[in-house]
Amino acid sequence: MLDSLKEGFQGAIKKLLGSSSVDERQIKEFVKDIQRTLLGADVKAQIVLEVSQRIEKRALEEKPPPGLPRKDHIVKILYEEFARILGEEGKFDLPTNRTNVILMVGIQGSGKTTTIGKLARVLSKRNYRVGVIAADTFRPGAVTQLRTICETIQVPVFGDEREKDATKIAKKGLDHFKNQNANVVIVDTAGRHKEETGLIDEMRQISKIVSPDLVFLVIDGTIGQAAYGQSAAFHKSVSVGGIIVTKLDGAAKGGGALAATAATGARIFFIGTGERVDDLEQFSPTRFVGRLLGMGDLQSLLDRAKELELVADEQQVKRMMSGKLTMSDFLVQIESVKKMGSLRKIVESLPGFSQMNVPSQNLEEIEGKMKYWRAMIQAMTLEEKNEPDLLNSQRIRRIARGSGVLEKDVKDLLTRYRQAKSVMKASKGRQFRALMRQMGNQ
Ligand SMILES: Nc1nc2c(ncn2[C@@H]2O[C@H](COP(=O)(O)OP(=O)(O)O)[C@@H](O)[C@H]2O)c(=O)[nH]1
Ligand SMILES: [Mg+2]
Repeated sequence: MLDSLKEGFQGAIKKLLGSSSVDERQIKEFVKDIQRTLLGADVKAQIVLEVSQRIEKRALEEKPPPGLPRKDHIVKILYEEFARILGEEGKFDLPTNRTNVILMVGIQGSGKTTTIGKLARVLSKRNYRVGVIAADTFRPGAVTQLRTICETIQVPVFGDEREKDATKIAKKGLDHFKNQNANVVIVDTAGRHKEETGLIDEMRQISKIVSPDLVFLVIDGTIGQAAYGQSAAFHKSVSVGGIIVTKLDGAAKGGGALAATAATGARIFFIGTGERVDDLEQFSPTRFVGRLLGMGDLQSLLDRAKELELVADEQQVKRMMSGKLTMSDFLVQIESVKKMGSLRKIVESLPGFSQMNVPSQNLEEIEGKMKYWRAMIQAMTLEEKNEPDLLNSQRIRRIARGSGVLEKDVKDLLTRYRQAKSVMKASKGRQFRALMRQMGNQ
């Protein structure tokens, strides 16, 4: 799927990650590679220009959070800019207490009828009562095609081979399924043929009659940038609420997917990856772009970057590196450790710590306690956070009460804090730097 895009992106990333340093020249070259790839994948020139300019600007101007290598940061930017075009990660949820109407539009041959079968299957698997209306009276055999598909998945079809007025069928069909208390009714249409402007009017009329809750635009993923004009034309007549890109299993170049979202502002809900009724995937921008960029672990890069941004108060880093440590710094440390997963794994990979041979029981105990530390630290005043030595028994009692723990838990936290501080001091922040490095390059 989308081989040329994949090859191009992955080549560009490999080159970037392989270069010894990242300077302006490298960034410009990277952006050029991306541009070339996108144009080769038939993405509309205007989109290519916009997205590459944004990537270049951000890559040149943004400073990666400490701990995240600049190269990784640029890959993250690349990801973000594509995910932005493709839209937010979204759910496909329909209320069950009513009859939802979905109207399928799209040019002839784009895959509407096939996709209806796939969609009906997804929905009936989720226990929706689904009905399908065959309102394509234009293409010969369209009703039979829909019946054949829906028979295999046991979804009822309303159609009339002799009726030539699609709007009448749509109306009758909707009444029929409403009487049966269907949860979802999907309406198949003839779509639009290049020469048949009349069909656009027909689609508009059907839309008026059934007043759809959701209009799905079905786009053939192999048509490249022609998708832009097509999508825009449909969007002008009926408001497109979601996109389904089909045939991404074949020779699709991917440009169509980007173009369709850019033209309508609607996000892609599903992608079709084959002719069979099960070949429908819920679309996830993260996964899609991840696949393109060839990074199975893109998600972990993104998570890591997010963590580092959380941690990356530079002053804080400097302070810690100099061996000073406030309670707030300590909290940041704890949280970053916690988010990185198992404490044992981290401890073992830290130089110096691995030789300490910490018994696993201890680590599990610490992990269990960490949950409460945040609450305790938050119950401290700013003064106390900056100068934990102020914590006398009276203050300790107050903090314990304020965070719902025992006084001995607060004392325990203080002990841990002092331990961490002395380690910091002894290593002049090397441990912390190691932790950062660990997070940046894992
Ligand atoms: N390979 C592949 N073929 C598809 C996919 N979706 C639809 N098709 C094929 O595309 C052709 C047109 O599909 P159809 O549903 O009749 O399009 P419609 O005219 O929009 O209703 C048929 O031969 C389908 O089997 C897909 O995701 N992958
Ligand atoms: Mg059809």
